[in-house]
Amino acid sequence: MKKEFLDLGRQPIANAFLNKEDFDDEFFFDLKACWDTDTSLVSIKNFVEPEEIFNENYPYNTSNSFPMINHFKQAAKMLTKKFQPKNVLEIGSNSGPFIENFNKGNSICVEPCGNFAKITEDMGYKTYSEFWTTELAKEIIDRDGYMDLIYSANCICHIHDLDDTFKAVRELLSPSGIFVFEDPSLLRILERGSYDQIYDEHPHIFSVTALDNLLRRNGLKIFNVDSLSVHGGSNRIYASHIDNGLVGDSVRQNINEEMVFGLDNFQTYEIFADRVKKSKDTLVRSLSNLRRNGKKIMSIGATAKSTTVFNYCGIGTDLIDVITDTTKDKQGMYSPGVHIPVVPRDSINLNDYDYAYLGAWNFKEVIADKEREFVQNGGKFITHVPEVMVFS
Ligand code: DWN
Repeated sequence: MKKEFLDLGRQPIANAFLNKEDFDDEFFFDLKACWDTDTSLVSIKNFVEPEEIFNENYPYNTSNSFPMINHFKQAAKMLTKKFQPKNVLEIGSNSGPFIENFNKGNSICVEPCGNFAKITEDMGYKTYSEFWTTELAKEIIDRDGYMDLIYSANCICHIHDLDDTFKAVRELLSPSGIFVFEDPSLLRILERGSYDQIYDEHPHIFSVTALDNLLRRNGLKIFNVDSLSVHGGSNRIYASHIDNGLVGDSVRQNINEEMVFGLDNFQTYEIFADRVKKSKDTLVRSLSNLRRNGKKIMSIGATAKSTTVFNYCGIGTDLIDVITDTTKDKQGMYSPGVHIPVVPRDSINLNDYDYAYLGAWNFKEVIADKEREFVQNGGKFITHVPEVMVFS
């Protein structure tokens, strides 16, 4: 049974940055989150059609979040050393920072966004510009054979039909092959109060407990879990065919940690929802007070997360003048729903502002390091994770 615990209001598509002339034609939906008492899976209530989100205009380019390039390089190095796969397939390869570490002849990309599929194709990697399904897995078996390593980062939690997703992996995985995927951790989101990781692109938020249930019912099993610091805390899940002998203590340890926190108890989700409401009130009050006192506020990182915060809290240009972002496709556009202008970082002088809200709070250290001069001149950062606070 699905029990609703969180209402984040009317939301646009989190990454649908837009031009002024499209303001009247924006798509909105009601963003609510539920907990499934049977599988323990957290999902959003109303799914948005994937074609509305992942298409030619999808702007999120992993390579623009430059610390992630090294993250994927290290992941590729570690997986090659540990498992020595003969061939590799990546689901949701984006601009290719993971696959580029593998041999072109034995590596395949699956990427539904045509703009990114073209990038990896041009790099010389065979790319299927399609959504991940059992039909596609069968087609790949016929054309390319079974895969030793199937990898996916920040993509499996984007897919609505998880049973089909895991069945497709089971079909394509060689008998001793491994399936490695990483996504934000539900436990870390609840601990950190980072409700902004719940939006249209994340129809599911994974716990190890829920994944253990879902993978098993589709003939796969988890044999290892790594805790990662990226995106505010993610889990890297290692899975294999269910009858493969691989086992590891980390699975039980993670599930135990989740039980101790109360992920199997609906009250935990109700407490989180109360915290989210308080976070909204505090953030709006703090920004409004600063504004009333004549302070100038901007935001760094036109993230999917900040779309969620700004729309949930009703924060627009009345409170935040401008957002800077390193992504060319977001620059010159307006943020979804609340229409704050997005500009390149070097088009503004940060010293003209008193406060910088961290839309990309997950890169707090990197940004604070880059913007030392802003702090030296009296500038301060604002974040809402784990609590609303000002720091310098
Ligand atoms: O799963 C998803 C992840 C991985 O990324 C997607 N559903 C969508 C996306 O979420 P996000 O937009 O919240 O991701 P990031 O990685 O937090 O986005 C950071 C944004 O900030 C990028 O647009 C790049 C920009 N940026 C910047 O302007 N200055 C990033 C850094 C590090 C910087 O210094």
